[in-house]
Amino acid sequence: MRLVLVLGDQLSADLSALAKADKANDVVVMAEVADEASYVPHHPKKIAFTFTAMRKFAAWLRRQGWQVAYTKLDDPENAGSITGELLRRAEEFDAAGVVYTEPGEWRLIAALGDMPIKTHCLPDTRFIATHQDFADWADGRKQLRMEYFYREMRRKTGLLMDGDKPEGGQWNYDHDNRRPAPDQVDFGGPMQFSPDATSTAVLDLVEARFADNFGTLRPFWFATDTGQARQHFAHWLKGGLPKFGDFQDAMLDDNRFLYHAVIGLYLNAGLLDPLEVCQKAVQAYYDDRAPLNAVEGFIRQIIGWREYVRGIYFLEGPDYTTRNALGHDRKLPAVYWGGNTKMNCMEKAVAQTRDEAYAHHIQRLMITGNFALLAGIDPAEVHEWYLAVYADAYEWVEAPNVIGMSQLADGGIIASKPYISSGNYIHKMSDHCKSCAYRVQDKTGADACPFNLLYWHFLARHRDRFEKNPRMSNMYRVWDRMDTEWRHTVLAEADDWLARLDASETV
Ligand code: FAD
Ligand code: DLZ
Ligand code: SF4
Repeated sequence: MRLVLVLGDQLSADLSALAKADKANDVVVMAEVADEASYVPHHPKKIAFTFTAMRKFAAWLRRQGWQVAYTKLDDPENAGSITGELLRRAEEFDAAGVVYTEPGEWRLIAALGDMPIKTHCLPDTRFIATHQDFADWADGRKQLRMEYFYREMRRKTGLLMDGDKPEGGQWNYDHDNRRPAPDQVDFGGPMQFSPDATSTAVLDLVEARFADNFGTLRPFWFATDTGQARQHFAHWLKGGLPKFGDFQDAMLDDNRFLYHAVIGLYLNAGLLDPLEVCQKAVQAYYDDRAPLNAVEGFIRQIIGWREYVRGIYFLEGPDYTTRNALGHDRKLPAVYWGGNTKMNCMEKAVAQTRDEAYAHHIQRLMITGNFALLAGIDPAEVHEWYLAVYADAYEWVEAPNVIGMSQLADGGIIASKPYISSGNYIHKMSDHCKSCAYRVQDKTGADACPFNLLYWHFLARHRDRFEKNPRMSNMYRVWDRMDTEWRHTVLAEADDWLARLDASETV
């Protein structure tokens, strides 16, 4: 007999390791372990979600006739790590080896590969592109543009294809998808589930063991099995999808989810299947229940961005998370852990992250990410923060988004220019500036929006790198046209503001 490892983000009935195993003889190993629960200080909701979904998946496997050796976190025999648990179980069952599906983090791939026992690693078939598909696509290209990869995935899946042409004649309807925040949101947000006996026991455990981690544990409303996740998705398809495209980039003080699907955590843990959710969204378009711009925008995020960032993570290798092309070295300020700030946009994004273990893409990219990049924060610290605080965060998807897309620390593999903006963009896409202590219109002075000061500070300090970039040279021309004294004032005020940030003043 062999052991079959199922990790906390591999909770899928069609997992390759299960497909290759023998139900009559093999033993499934699942373990809640200190190493996985603390390699970053995960949000308590993420830990509660993972453990509850693991326990329910184990119960489901047993109902299907599998023998499951499940270790709870507080089991006195718990070896504390995935490899430790496998070796303990191998001895217990006198196993000939371990079969597993490739994990989504280099850290664990290396640890499993180094075990003193026979192992068989299978590809993770829950993705549309294999590592080889991505490597073949990337081979010989000067720039790895997501848009071209996405077209390959459209062809491969046949989603929104009319023969060999894209449905509606265009591959991408993004220009229809950038409307500012609406006055009213007619979707009530994600479906919320009451805790059951399994999650209640886990919540008590997490409360006792992870009380010091950043993040609010209760109320806990996530779906924790495939049935619930499908219900949640059906609810969103009906109420959220039709306007998903229009307001994808919008942000509101009093609405944390707008029309977003809030499915990242379910897809990444294996409770939802990426192809299945895309097929359902496409069917909604063919049934006239959602417009093309919304459906195309949605599937692009999944068969495009999600597959693409995974391809980059595995193509670039284990050192990707240590890259720091811009040489940024500022410590992550306390505001990321809920410290006081006068910046309303940052306060709102961090507060919702603390409460929900969730923020949508533009909050991650253009508020917390934009701020970190403009302020020159060490990308390794930024990476660790994002990996810890979001319920959908696993390194294969988080690192390319943070190190690559958001912080440009990979030198521009994913983004051809930095995702930076002054306060003006945030003002256009949100209602945050209306109730901020800073004034978004002010470019200098005591009340000037820090994003305005830091935007020019960033451009000035990275002039050598960016001034020849055709998509940025315009901004340098604007800067150069400004009066010298004004430019000195901006840079001096930005330096002063950053010094106060470093001194832990409330700024
Ligand atoms: P929706 O907006 O409803 O989109 C639907 C789905 O599309 C998402 O659930 C996700 O699976 C996929 N998707 C959309 N954009 C991306 C993207 N850029 N990369 C990969 N998948 C995408 N996503 C994660 O799953 N885990 C992370 O740890 C993560 N970290 C991020 C960090 C930064 C700095 C940025 C800019 C983005 C990050 N993303 C991450 C991508 C994106 O922000 C989230 O997938 C999304 O906000 C999840 O919310 P949702 O399910 O409501 O998404
Ligand atoms: C995220 C997570 C947490 C918090 N805990 C566990 C755990 O105790 N046991 C487990 O098998 N998986 C856990 N996970 C998910 C893993 O961290 C994930 O499988 C790896 O990071 C690879 O993506
Ligand atoms: Fe954010 Fe500046 Fe607007 Fe305040 S004024 S909410 S700091 S963008």
